[in-house]
Amino acid sequence: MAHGAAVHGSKEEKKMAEEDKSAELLKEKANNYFKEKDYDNAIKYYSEAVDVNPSNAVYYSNRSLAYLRTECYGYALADATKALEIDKNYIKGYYRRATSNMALGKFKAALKDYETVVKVRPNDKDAKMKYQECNKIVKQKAFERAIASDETKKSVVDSLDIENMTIEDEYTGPKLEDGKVTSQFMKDMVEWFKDQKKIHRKCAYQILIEAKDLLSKLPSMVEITLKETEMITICGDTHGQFYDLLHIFNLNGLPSPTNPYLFNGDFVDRGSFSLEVILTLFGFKLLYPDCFYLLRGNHETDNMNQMYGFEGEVKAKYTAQMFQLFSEVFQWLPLAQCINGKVLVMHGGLFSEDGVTLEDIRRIERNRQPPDSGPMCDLLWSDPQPQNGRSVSKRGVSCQFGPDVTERFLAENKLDFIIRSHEVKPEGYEVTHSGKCITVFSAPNYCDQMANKGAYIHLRGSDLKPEFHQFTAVAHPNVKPMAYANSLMQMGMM
Ligand SMILES: [Mn+2]
Repeated sequence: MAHGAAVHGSKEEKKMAEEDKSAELLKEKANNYFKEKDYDNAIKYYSEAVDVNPSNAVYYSNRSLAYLRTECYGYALADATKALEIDKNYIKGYYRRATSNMALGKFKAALKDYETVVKVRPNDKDAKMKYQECNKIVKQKAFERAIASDETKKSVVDSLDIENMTIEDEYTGPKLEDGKVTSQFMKDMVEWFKDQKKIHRKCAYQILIEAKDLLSKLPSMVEITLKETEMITICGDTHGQFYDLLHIFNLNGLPSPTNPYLFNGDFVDRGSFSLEVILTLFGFKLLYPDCFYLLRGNHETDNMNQMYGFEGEVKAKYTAQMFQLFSEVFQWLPLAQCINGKVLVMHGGLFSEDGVTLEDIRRIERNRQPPDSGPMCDLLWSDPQPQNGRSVSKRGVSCQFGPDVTERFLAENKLDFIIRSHEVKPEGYEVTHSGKCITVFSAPNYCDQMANKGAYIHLRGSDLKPEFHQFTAVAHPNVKPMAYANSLMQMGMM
């Protein structure tokens, strides 16, 4: 009888066992792709495993980590949450969810999950350490908010006595001339940086103070006109990859009045030469204010800099006070640039709602950390999607917008197309929305692991037709990406 019952029940059981097995095989396949850092394929096969067996927390948790690696923090958060719904004792799920929330700047939510882990595993030293680290950030944020609301925030500039800052005789590096950036200074500074040397803190402060002064006078949407014979080079994310930035200048020429550039945000974080990148870019902005342009990215913000390395890098190479000044300068970076009234450039993309006009962009008060929603947030954070309409962002911030959204925005504002950055692309660029939405990304082999090409765009005044140029990564000194990132971020990504 017992035998018969087993046979009777086995059809269902057998089917389930087979499904379990095939889901496990898909997971193995995904794990292998993950090990090879092919996260897109890893996500694909974890998703197939989830389709076959939707009740295994591990599949969601693993996919969550793959989403974390591809910066899809919204999806990562959703998967971690799902894993915990299935198994609330699944410790990894709490870590994944905490990391996703950290990446999104939601430190209090992250703290709650670390707290849970510590409760369940009171003897786990690693969990305790992460809890304490996260708690430190939450307290620091609360403190910062408290001072921020205390009258108007004072500028670091007011507490610096630049005139009386002395440059010691031992320093043999480049110096500004009468407080001004010259082309000789730029050449010398680039060479100095190439040798992994630091410029004197006085020089760094001088650049920052001048940059703040210059950027604060610009509108939130910069408007330029290229003459028939003129051309501009547009670059996407550089993310602290200083040696790749120099490679762009080698290939395409140094910035000059006859060789204008626009760098479309995300200059810092991840790459461990962010200071070198940003001081070089600010230096050129000061040298050629009318033909060298910079726009803000979502990484020119305090939350991102705290997690992804720039704050740590400035503190390691200089001081916390200097980071504060960087933060002030970043807040003055313009948010968009319109070329010949026809091409609009921004870091992220278009808006969560229809009807936003160029006049609305001009009127944005940008001197602040970006809010969680609204036009300023969208310009820095949104992404295009292939299907019409809008959907929830894979990143967990702003939205994704479809070709119809782009079409309507362009028509209402009499524009031809948009150029944006913000997403790594295998070819360094991507043309979508029937040619009306172009992505350009200039950090090749992003984070030393994505194997992507970098690209830049030439745009001529005569026809405004984008011409793409691709390049591959060059070697850099042995300092790994994320070397200065917050320890929670580094470990969370393991
Ligand atoms: Mn970005």
